[in-house]
Amino acid sequence: MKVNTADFVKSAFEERHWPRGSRPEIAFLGRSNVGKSSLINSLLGRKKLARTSNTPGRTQSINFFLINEAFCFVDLPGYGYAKVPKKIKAGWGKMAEDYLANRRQLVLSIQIVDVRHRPSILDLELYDWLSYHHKKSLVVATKADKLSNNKLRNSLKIVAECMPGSTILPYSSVTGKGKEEVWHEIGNVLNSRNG
Ligand SMILES: Nc1nc2c(ncn2[C@@H]2O[C@H](COP(=O)(O)OP(=O)(O)OP(=O)(O)O)[C@@H](O)[C@H]2O)c(=O)[nH]1
Ligand SMILES: [Mg+2]
Repeated sequence: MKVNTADFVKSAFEERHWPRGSRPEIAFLGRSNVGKSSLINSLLGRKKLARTSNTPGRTQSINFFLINEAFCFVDLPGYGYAKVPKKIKAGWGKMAEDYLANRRQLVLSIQIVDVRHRPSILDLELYDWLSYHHKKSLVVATKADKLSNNKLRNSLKIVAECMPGSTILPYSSVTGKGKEEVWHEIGNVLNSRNG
């Protein structure tokens, strides 16, 4: 996929602020600090379009990006960051769940896991939720640059065991490894919608 334009559309804290229109949306999901925003920037070839940070929980709103005037990337708040006050945490969870459950424009959910770690309970809960609700999804195992090839292979095996039946693609936002493969999956979903 050639990215001609990529623009930040808006940051939404409430459902009524979600963009209108029927452009298909691809959502990026995963625990806090796993590398969602970095993956978006890496795919788009833009260093700072989505805000990244060493502080977990940086992305608190739902952020929309318009690509090639045709479809949107949606950066959802991360889950599972222990230090966030309960009340805010519940709000985030609800907002993300409302989006996933109700958003008609959603065509693909990209679930991001850290390839170095066994998927957490929350990762698996989200994974089960997506498959139970028949959401089209893809697992991206990021931070692959932090492992040797051997370790990477073993880690991917573990992720595959925990998340059976899903397409799992290794990725690195640092080296760009996996970029073509992820775009290929996104392209397939977008094309199948265009008939
Ligand atoms: N080595 C390496 N570091 C990465 C990779 N992806 C993200 N990081 C680092 O991980 C940290 C978190 O990345 P973000 O993209 O901000 O993570 P996020 O999931 O958007 O975080 P929240 O918005 O807080 O939920 C940053 O320090 C990134 O530089 C990767 O593929 N490889
Ligand atoms: Mg983020």
